[in-house]
Amino acid sequence: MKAALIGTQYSGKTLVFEAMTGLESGRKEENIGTIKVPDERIDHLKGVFKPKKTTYAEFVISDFTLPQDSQSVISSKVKNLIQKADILLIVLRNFNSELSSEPADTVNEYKKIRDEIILGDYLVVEKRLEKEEKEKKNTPDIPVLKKLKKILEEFKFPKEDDFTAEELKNVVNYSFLSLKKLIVIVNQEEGKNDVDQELVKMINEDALTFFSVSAKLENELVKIPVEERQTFLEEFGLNESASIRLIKHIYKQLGFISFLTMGEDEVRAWPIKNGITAVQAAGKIHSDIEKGFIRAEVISFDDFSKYNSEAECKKAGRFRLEGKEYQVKDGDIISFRFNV
Ligand SMILES: Nc1nc2c(ncn2[C@@H]2O[C@H](COP(=O)(O)OP(=O)(O)O)[C@@H](O)[C@H]2O)c(=O)[nH]1
Ligand SMILES: [Mg+2]
Repeated sequence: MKAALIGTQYSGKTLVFEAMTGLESGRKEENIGTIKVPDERIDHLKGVFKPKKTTYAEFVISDFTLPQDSQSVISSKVKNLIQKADILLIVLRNFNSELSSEPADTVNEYKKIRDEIILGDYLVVEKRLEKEEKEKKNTPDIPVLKKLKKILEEFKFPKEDDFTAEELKNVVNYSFLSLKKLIVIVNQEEGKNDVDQELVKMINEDALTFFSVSAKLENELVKIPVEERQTFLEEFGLNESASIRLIKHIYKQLGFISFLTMGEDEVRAWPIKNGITAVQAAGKIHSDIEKGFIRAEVISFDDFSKYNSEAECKKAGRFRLEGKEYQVKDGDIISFRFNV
């Protein structure tokens, strides 16, 4: 699970990185950090069990510095680095900066990045299809590339349901940026929240989501003690840290949900792709549990939080036995029974 920040120079990518990870980047050429996904359910279970160890779901985020003279946002070097990401976070500058002679213009920045993504992929597709014209090998990627070409030619991003999972598999090696998940981050002046309506319209037409944050404010926020954060937020008329909401949003957009395990040793959130079965989820913990799977004992977090003990949940009839094919839901607390 990997997210990558992209955007023009001075749009605030590094500051967003620092705000989300709580790390000092040291302004390196490439910053890589791990983000723990805040989860109130884990916090609650931690309070109940006082476990030795608490583990949140995580994903990796990376941030790259553009070369000083770079005209493009996605230079070939950046492109190589972000090809491994599952999701791209497009940071747009919506504050005037002394570092840049240009005033903030989110519409233009978005257009520029959008064009670079679409054109970059288009050129790869075109080249491959030209080769195919001569070779006529008709490999499984070809029909998918033709379909993608049509979409890119109209200067559109492919939509979620334009391709089947099978089709996507056939072109996975190309690492097309336009086929990745994309989220737009509008980086605001502290205390402001203006989003250009033309930008909103474009993002809607592209079927993407956007998020407003002030990286500077969020960055100051992560540096102050947890107890004082609320007061700080209220001063700016906010009630929740935007980076926390953003992190949860990214996790969801990546297509992940969490099942939970609990006990005195460890309380833990396990990231899984939405839609997987109990036996597959067991395999995330250990292949032996998957192989020797007998059943899953499941309590939904909402039920558990009412009773706060397994015994009470059983009494209330909120304790379920599920088989291999059970589809795991977000917030299921699971204990696997298995043979070794
Ligand atoms: N006022 C304001 N300044 C910001 C904000 N985000 C970043 N900056 C400033 O813009 C400059 C560039 O930020 P940086 O994160 O290094 O941008 P990058 O080139 O995209 O990595 C720095 O001086 C930041 O302090 C913001 O939300 N508000
Ligand atoms: Mg930077």
